[in-house]
Amino acid sequence: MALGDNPRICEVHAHPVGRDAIDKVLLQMGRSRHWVTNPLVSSLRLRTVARLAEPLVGPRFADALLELLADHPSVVTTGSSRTQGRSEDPWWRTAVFYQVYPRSFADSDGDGIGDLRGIIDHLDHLRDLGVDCLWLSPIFDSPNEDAGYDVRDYRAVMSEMGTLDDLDALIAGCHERGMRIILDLVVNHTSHEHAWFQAAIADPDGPYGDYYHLRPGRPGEDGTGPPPNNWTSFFGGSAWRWIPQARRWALHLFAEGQMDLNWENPAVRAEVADIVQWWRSRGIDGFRLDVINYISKRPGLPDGDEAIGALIGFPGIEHYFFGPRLHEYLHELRGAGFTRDDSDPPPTSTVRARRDDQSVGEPQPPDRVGVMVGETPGVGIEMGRLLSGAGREELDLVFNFDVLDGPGRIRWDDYRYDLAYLKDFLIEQQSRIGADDRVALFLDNHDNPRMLSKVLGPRDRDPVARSAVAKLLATIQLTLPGTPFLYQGQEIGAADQRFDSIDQLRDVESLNRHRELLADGLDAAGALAGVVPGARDHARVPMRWQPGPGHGFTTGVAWQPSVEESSGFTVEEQQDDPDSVLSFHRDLIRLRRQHTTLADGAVRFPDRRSRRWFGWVLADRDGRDEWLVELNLTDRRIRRPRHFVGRTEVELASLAGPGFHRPGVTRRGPWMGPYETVIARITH
Ligand code: TEU
Repeated sequence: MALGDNPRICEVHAHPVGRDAIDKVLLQMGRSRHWVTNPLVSSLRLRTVARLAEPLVGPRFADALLELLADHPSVVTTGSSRTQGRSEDPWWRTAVFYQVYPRSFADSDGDGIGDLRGIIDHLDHLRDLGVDCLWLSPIFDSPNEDAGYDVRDYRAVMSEMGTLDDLDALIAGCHERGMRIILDLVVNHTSHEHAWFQAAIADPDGPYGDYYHLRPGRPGEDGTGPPPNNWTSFFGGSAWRWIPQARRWALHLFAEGQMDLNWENPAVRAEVADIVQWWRSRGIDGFRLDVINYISKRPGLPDGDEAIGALIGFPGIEHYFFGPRLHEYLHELRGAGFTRDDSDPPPTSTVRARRDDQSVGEPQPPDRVGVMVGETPGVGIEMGRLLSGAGREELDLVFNFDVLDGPGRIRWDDYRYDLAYLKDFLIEQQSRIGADDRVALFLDNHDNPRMLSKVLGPRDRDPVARSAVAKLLATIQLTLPGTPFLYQGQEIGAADQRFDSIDQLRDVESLNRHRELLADGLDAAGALAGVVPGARDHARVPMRWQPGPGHGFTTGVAWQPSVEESSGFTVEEQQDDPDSVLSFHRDLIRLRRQHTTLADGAVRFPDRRSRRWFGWVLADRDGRDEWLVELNLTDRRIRRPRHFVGRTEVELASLAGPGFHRPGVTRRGPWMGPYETVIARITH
């Protein structure tokens, strides 16, 4: 259905991309998304509303939006991948993923940098936790301008992390324990030290010149003139860098050394498919695809709209965050890279089956399609469905980043995250995805401060509140329908750091931002305060394995020296404590393995409106196995809503001590303790 030049708001809203765009603007403004479904508003014409909102959205908003809508399907038609029955279910539907940040996980050789042997040494920890699949942040050879997200060689391991042999041993070590392993595929850009880029700038008119976005300066220019367009880098300044040797501008949406690949070039796409196949044959089970929604840029790379740039913070973004050929590229990569041909030689190793008693069985036949997990910043719920809906054959799962910050907030703001927003967001997401769709559920990663600390603020050092919130967040990730991605440290309640000097930060994004804030005239304290709340280093500090110097992470000097000292929040201290955050994760994962309803049941949400209580009922297909999960979203005791279910039997609860729910209890009392979590079976 063509929308014409001036559709009504309701027509824009009926388009998946239109709906997400409207939601995004409202979220940014801190407005309710229901504002737009008001009949008065929804019958207005887009250009009328855009004119009224012009001070905020600028004069070209309607044109830019219509251009974006025209690039994508106007309805989400997702086929069902499950119509043939449960045997068709892909393994990742009910898997628990665990993200390892290798630099900070475990250092086996004392150089202060985590490495592959260190991961191998801790595989039993992950198996005991119940992890089904590891995702490793980048380990490929890299000059590390952006901690490995700038790849120099896609077929070699970063020397400080080990060798290809170590990686083979790690793959085998995972598979032997019944766990899969995926890597990070960073192919929106390469390092400027990659051989392709070096060849491109040595001969911009040669075969590699077209691998990147290289643009000549205007006649007589030497790079001092304006760059080819007004796009800016996520890490500050223009997205263009002048390469004197080539007399060309080169596009970099991230750091200066992260050069954007030109996906319009079929040779680039073939190279990427080849890399994927190469790793698949080595036993890698799939990839998380870094900023994969940025790969298709609007031809001609036109200027971004200034007002949209100001609204979203990044001029140019509307021309690449959901580009015209994105669906085509992903579908092609799925076929050419991720899908096995029957004639392909078998991978070096495959995962062993894991039995209910945790023992392992025979190696499984290779997966036909390696899992594709998309990192998709800026993509809303409907766009996510266009990318990963069942039967779309693009991505399998996507991360929706709207979960991370409340209305009108961005990562750099110093504020307390409201769990009631999380509830709203999750219910909205759950109710809009198709019955066979699956979303990735994540709250922490290597790019964000810890959710636990955003919720608790300075109270994150109070061990009681800290444990309770860690368990509450785990319950959300592990029992709402979706595929959980735990990030290292979540299983022990890791919290943010108390950075008090810029010298403690290592991340290029923070250091660039700090320099810009100083240049803008802020004093040292102001610039630091503008960086610390959102600093990515918070989640990148070494894993705390045990108390004491080095925390069992290293015998040397850790590359990121700021590890908090509070006691009780290391693996060793929590290992044998039945009430610890670690035990809770382990118990909950075991429970969801035993009762598939918890991992893959149908959900309904009673009492959606409560700002204090969040609960859901999970039921299996014939409604015989039913579970109730309830959370107290507040730091006070609350009265639970009037009993809406009959008898229950508590299976897992988060608070220790008299007066709280414990497993085996059949009657849930009227009260819930601060941040309490209760998982109960409904016995009718
Ligand atoms: O992140 C992409 C991204 O958009 C953000 O999450 C990013 O951390 C930052 O907020 C941009 O302002 C991915 C990786 O996860 C990140 O570590 C890399 O730095 C980035 O891509 C570039 O490869």
